[in-house]
Amino acid sequence: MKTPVKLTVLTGAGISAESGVPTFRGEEGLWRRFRPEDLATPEAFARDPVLVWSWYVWRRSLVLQASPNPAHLALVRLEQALGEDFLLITQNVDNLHRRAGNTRVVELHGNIFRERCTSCGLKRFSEECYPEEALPPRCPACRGLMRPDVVWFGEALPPEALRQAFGRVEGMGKGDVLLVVGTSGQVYPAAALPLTAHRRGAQVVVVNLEPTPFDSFADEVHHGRAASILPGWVAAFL
Ligand code: BJW
Ligand code: ZN
Repeated sequence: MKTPVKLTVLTGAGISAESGVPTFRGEEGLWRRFRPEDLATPEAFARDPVLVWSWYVWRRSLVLQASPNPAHLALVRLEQALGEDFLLITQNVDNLHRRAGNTRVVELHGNIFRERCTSCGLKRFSEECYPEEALPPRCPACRGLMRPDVVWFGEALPPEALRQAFGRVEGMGKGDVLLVVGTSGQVYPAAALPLTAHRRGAQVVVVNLEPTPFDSFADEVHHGRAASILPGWVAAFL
């Protein structure tokens, strides 16, 4: 095995596309059908929590019907082989990496199956696909409004996740690898991670259906479907 000091993976919606979970941008993306400012901002939630919740309930139901695909499973093999030398940083809220079996996962944009009370901060895991009349769900402790524990535009990322992600990438150097899978690289601060790794001397490997802003400085670029490319890439790497 060609062991790097560290292998870090950054994933985005494209890795779950072949599980049937819609991406955000592009032809079939969610932002073609829905406006982010109506559904994925704190202002939208304050204006119409039932509308925002019904969108998240629909997305929960899609993800619950989905299963991890060969790309997710390839990342499980990497973690099993590398242990602490492996870290998976994901922008995805779909929980599919954990369902596949990865445990060393940093969730930058939260998790669609976690809810947070807007009054007292209580958090709970829930796979509930609430019927319309049960929306919005209320906090069991204080009756405050529960919200999906995800990161909307204009909101800060969870500080501990941000610290882990940037700490890891800023600590990378020559011989280390950042594998970037299925992200358009449009959303910051996550999109700053690949250039940070590159500037530290790490190898950047991109696996994406379409060109990305990272291709210009990446050491390896694979255009295609993650589920087709990753199993072979991982087998060659290990
Ligand atoms: C395949 C494939 C297959 C398909 N195989 N590939 C101007 C400049 C810079 C920044 C800003 C700016 N104006 C505003 C900002 C900041 C803003 C931002 O970045 N905006 C840009 C869009 C302009 N960022 C924020 O607001 C962030 N917060 C922040 O900055 O806080 C600052 C702050 C500090 C202190 C106090 C207060 C504030 C938060 C961003 C939150 C993003 N949230 C979302 C929704 C999460 C919840 C939910 O899911 O509902 O996160 S938006 C959405 O985009 C989601 C994703 O995680 C994120 C990234 O998308 P991703 O994963 O890249 O998906 P796609 O669809 O874009 O790309 C998929 C790719 O896969 C494509 O390239 C396909 O080709 C490919 N693909 N099938 C391989 N089979
Ligand atoms: Zn509460």
